[in-house]
Amino acid sequence: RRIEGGLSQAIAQGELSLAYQPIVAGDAMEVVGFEALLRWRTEEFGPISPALFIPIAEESNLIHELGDWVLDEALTVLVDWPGQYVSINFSPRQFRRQNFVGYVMERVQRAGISPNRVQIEITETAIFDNAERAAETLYKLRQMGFRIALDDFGTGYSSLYNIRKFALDCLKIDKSFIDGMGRERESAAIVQSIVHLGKALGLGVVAEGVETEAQVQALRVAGASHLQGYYFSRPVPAEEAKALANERF
Ligand code: G
Ligand code: G
Ligand code: MN
Ligand code: NA
Repeated sequence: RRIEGGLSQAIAQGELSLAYQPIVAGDAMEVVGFEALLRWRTEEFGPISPALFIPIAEESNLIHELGDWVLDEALTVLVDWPGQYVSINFSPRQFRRQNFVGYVMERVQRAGISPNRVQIEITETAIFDNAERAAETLYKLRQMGFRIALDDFGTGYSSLYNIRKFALDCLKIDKSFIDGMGRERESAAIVQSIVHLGKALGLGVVAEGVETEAQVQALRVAGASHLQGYYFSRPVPAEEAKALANERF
């Protein structure tokens, strides 16, 4: 309850910020976009993890206020990053709101950003409970030019049904599989299979949580289309992120 109370004032008090983590193309090894990750810092408690407060916001309408702020902030920053795209996380409740498509389109138009520079990240939880409606929403978003990424792929309600049924652009392989790559045959085999599957279905595959040179090499050999993780950069403030746009690794 303390968190909920604090969160409802966080925007007005200027306690929110976005950190941006570069996404690197696997072939050219060049930064092509950024994932926006919400940060909340209070005087009293210091930084509070979104893993903690997003689920709380998700229980109330606060998630919409936070989400509005995130979307507008990320779009404003993107105006200054020519050629790059931004990948934004949407929680299940945001994704299921009335007229989600119209809402996102309106914000993007207002910011003067082309929808193909905006990637919408959702998890399978967001599409699980009402597949028909989710399929329609994703179809419309994609028709308008937005990119769609299925986040944390391989965990939760992952099902092959989902990737057949839904209009997607890429799968983000959960970092637990990347962590395991050097250690266990299973993880490496799963990563390879997801990349193959992605290729066969015309989907990009983003490897998350890339931390080591060995993982970079293995993922490039496997054919991952994009790489993201501390190896390249932690999520950093906008000014720092801007210097990484188009950087080659
Ligand atoms: O970067 P970090 O490890 O702190 O993120 C923790 C979790 O919070 C991740 O699952 C991430 O997807 C989620 N998250 C980060 N920023 C946002 C946001 O702006 N909106 C939503 N819905 N989730 C976010
Ligand atoms: O759920 P989602 O994939 O949106 O969340 C991504 C989370 O992973 C963020 O909290 C981000 O800070 C974190 N992250 C990004 N790169 C790395 C990495 O290389 N290692 C670890 N441990 N975490 C990472
Ligand atoms: Mn994400
Ligand atoms: Na993820």
